[in-house]
Amino acid sequence: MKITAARVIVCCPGRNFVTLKIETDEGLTGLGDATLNGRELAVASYLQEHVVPCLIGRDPHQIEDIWQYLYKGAYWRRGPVTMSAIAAVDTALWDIKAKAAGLPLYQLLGGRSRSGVMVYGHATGRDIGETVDEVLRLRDAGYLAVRAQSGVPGLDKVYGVGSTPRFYEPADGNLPNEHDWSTEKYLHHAPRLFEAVRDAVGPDLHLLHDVHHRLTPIEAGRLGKDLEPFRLFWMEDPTPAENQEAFRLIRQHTTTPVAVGEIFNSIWDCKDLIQQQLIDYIRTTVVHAGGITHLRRIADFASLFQVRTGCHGATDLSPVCMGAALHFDTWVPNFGIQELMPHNELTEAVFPHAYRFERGFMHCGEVPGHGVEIDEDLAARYPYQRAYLPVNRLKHDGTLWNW
Ligand code: CS2
Ligand code: MG
Repeated sequence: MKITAARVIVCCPGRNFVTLKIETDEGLTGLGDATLNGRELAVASYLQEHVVPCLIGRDPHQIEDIWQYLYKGAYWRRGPVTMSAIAAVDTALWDIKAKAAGLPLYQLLGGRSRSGVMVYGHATGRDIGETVDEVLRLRDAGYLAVRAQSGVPGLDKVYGVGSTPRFYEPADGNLPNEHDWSTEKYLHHAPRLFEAVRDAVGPDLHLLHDVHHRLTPIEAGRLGKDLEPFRLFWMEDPTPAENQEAFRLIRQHTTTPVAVGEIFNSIWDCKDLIQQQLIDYIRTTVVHAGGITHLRRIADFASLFQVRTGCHGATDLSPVCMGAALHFDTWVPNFGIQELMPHNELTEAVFPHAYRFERGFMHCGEVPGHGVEIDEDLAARYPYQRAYLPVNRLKHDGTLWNW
């Protein structure tokens, strides 16, 4: 088999998605997600200008060799743009190989390890009462795990809280919006939120929380300690992770499990975190961490240290990424949980897919490949629109803070 063409499709059915479609001389096609929220066109042009010309004429079955060719051959290794582009090629090639074999992708990875993929949903509210209501609504809808975020008294706009309780979309401005932050107010509020939520749901529901990189390591240690009575499944991104060593300080102070990695793009970003058992869950996913090939490498390494997976699954990852991630989750032995933030109806129509939600679990489906396609005519009706993630400033003096 030979690759005859590869096209980059950019569309905006409510938010921007970059999709790579690889075509072959045998008529089989494969899709890969290349979406990098807020920097979409950088990856589109990296693919179009620098990667696609190198693919034409190659054997799509040589997934590993093509991965190494794009990684080592770039000379400039790693980084979110490069790794998202490599991920898109890799995902599309796995899709083609699985279609050629007539098997769902998870079968090529080693087969099914579980009956379904446990997911966590998002409960957001402007205050504690609204968040508690949302958690209960998701529990009643069948979720076994829920991430809870709420507005913080005294702060106008904070991470994870939308203008309506049901909908939260972080990329919301033609130029970056500005949010405000106060660590003091947040640290006062967060334990109260989880006290109320745990009280309302009882002991069984898994509860998660995303700190979105905003605390110093010692502040994160304190938050973890304050949250211990409420038995969180995880505390996510408690502090920025460029310095992996920083997590040791958190570990020394709390037994609240820690999850990190949605912005990592290679095994080198999490090597120390995993090897030194400074985290419990690794959140890298297909699109931003070099595709199935590299994600599998990270997960296998993590399994040696009892670190489990918790793939990022926000709406800025396209259904193509979700489909591929669900096949990965169905196979990976050290699976933890999968994030689920459902896409809008238009996105679901642009990307018809085989996966489905049922009573707290996602099922990847049994169609050959990763089970996600693109309706190119429909996609063409929703062209790219520039959108940014917000920036975050300290409330009391406007210092730019971590988002
Ligand atoms: C997040 C995302 O899902 C999560 O845990 O932190 O909402 C994240 O902010 C976006 O994916 C950014 O693109
Ligand atoms: Mg997050």
